[in-house]
Amino acid sequence: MEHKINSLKEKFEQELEKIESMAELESVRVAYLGKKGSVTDLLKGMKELSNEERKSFGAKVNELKGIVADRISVKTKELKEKEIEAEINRMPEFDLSMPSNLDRGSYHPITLVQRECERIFKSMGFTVEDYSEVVTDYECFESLNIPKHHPARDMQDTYYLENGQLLKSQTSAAQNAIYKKYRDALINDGVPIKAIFPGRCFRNEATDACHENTFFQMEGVMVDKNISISNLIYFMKTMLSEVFQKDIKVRLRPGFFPFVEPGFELDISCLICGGDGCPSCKHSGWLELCPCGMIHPEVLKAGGIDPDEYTGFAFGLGLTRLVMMKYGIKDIRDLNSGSLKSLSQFTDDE
Ligand code: FA5
Repeated sequence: MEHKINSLKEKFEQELEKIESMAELESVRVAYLGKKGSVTDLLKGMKELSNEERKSFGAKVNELKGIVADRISVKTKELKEKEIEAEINRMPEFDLSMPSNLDRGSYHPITLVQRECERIFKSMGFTVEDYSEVVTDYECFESLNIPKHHPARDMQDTYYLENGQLLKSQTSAAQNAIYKKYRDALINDGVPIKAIFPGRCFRNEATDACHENTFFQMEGVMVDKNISISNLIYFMKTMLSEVFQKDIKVRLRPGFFPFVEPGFELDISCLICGGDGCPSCKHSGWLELCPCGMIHPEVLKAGGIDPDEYTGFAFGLGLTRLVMMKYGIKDIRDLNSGSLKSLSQFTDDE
């Protein structure tokens, strides 16, 4: 009996040696370990043996079974590695002469206009700040003179996380941090705070041609001694004439925001309909573009700045709407559509 086991083992080793494919390996596996395989047959033949013989023979057949299974799994690994290597060798060589710009991507129009605004403000001495999209209630509301249960919160319903944080509904959420970042330089060295901070905002509201639930704003603040509304108007006018490269009809009207006093709405005449009224401007001929005002004393105080000594202005430019006006995009939702065909037409040569 033992002789049977040894010669089966020898035969298996010889067959395994010659195997070159997974299919061959599978048929050898079936031939030895399958229901009707040689090793299984040995086990079946044990019923003719005495109890004593059965015990030692059984152990040896099981040992053989283990060896065959192990060898097959090692061979499987070897064959798979060979297959991968062959696949790699079949791949075409990397073609260095291939042009790299075949499927060149393009900048999103919002990125283009944001960069343009950044360039304009940098040239006027503003720093460009980056800020988180997930903020605290304090940053987005409390530090901006909007305590809990203040009705102004109703205008900016947003998305709350389980930990109490929220997706910022306005770039004004960064104001407090910016004041704290630069107040020492302002107070000790007399360096004015001049910063812009573009960013994505979120609002839980119905969408239409001029409202999205995800859109971009660009906040700007300037704080120093003797800053007045004239400074605010100067910077707004400069920015708009540079962005549009032509005269734009604007109007300034009173607007209420708890973090500015006085506050204004800066509207521009709709460039889609020329001011006649269309869905993009809610048929009014005007588009709310850049609310602004003089920073409220409470907001300066929360930022560690003495409002009796310093004043400042703040504005919250609707960057996405500015893009619509600049490129004549009638529906704001097209900007988030992901349609490469329509978005790529604005690419410049950057
Ligand atoms: C604000 O968000 C204030 N934080 C702006 C501000 C900053 C005022 C500093 C004073 C001082 P408002 O909710 O109006 O304000 O939004 C500002 C601009 O963002 C709007 O004029 C509009 O251009 C744009 N905007 C607001 N909501 C949407 C929306 N759902 N979709 C697209 N653009 C929007």
